[in-house]
Amino acid sequence: MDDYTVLNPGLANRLKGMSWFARLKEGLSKTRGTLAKTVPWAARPEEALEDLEFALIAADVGVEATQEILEEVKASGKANLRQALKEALVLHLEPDARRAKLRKLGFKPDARKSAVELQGKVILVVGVNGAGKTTTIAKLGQYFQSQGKKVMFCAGDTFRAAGGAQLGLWGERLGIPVLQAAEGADPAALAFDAAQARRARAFDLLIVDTAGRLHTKHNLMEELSKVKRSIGKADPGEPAEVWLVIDAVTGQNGLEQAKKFNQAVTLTGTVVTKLDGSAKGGVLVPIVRELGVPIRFIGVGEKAEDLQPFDAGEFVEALLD
Ligand SMILES: Nc1nc2c(ncn2[C@@H]2O[C@H](COP(=O)(O)OP(=O)(O)OP(=O)(O)O)[C@@H](O)[C@H]2O)c(=O)[nH]1
Ligand SMILES: [Mg+2]
Repeated sequence: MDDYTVLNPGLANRLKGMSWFARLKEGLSKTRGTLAKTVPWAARPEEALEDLEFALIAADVGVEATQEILEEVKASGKANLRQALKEALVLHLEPDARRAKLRKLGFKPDARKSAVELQGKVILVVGVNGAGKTTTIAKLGQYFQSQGKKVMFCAGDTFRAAGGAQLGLWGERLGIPVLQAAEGADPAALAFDAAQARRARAFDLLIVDTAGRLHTKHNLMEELSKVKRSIGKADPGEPAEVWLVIDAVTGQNGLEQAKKFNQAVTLTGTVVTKLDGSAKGGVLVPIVRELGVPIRFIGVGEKAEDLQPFDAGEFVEALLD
């Protein structure tokens, strides 16, 4: 299937041949602007610390991480500020200590590949309203399909009729079966049926959508735990993956939400969307720090190929290039 024609036929020609790195760079241009405004790249690292602090805070890297990064830049002994910052940032974006160590030693781990190594066969996707869950699921479906996996969707947003219909439409376009229920149906019962259907039909992957919800609504967070439990009843050990979709535009404000979701359903990964619309892409640092789970994919636009597996080295390279 042609990536370009499925999600946005109109842009097909302009984008053909544009590499992911170029898209990523373009998508990060607002955050790059935030940094470029303040950081005197030509200065020696120890002379630039104050400006660097200001820039990192402005990019939503967070106070604690900023202090540590400044220390690391200072201690690196590097004469090149950009290089020192790149190295410090990568280590903060890499929660996997083993991979971080390999990077330090100069070995290039295949981070993008390991970002998509799934622990099981069901991914539950959660997040606040409008974060990008449903479109992310469509993109993930297309991604894993392109990796040769047989994918199913569960339209678990039964809160709005349009929620189920939206995923149903993606499924039709992508040739991915979608389990849907009537508006107002119990999402836990639907997720149970979907998990059972995946097993019965021996599909490689089931991705379960959920209705957007505010982290402060206790009953809705409880409903989410119930969805998770009922998947486990239909298919013990699943969902092995629970991913939170976070909109980068919300910056650090999204962190409180993220922690509440983590408490309710124990996340195994995050997907950060809309980096193209945010000048605060530094928020990836506190996201990794506070949740302690890896970023699996990042989104820099609305097209299918704008969502790709996350690699800290590549991200930092695109950000500070
Ligand atoms: N610019 C940009 N837009 C995005 C990105 N990811 C998603 N969107 C857009 O964000 C909007 C909301 O996406 P949805 O997938 O409907 O969000 P949702 O989380 O499912 O929303 P609810 O189901 O209402 O909670 C859509 O217009 C998407 O195209 C991204 O990386 N960049
Ligand atoms: Mg949705």
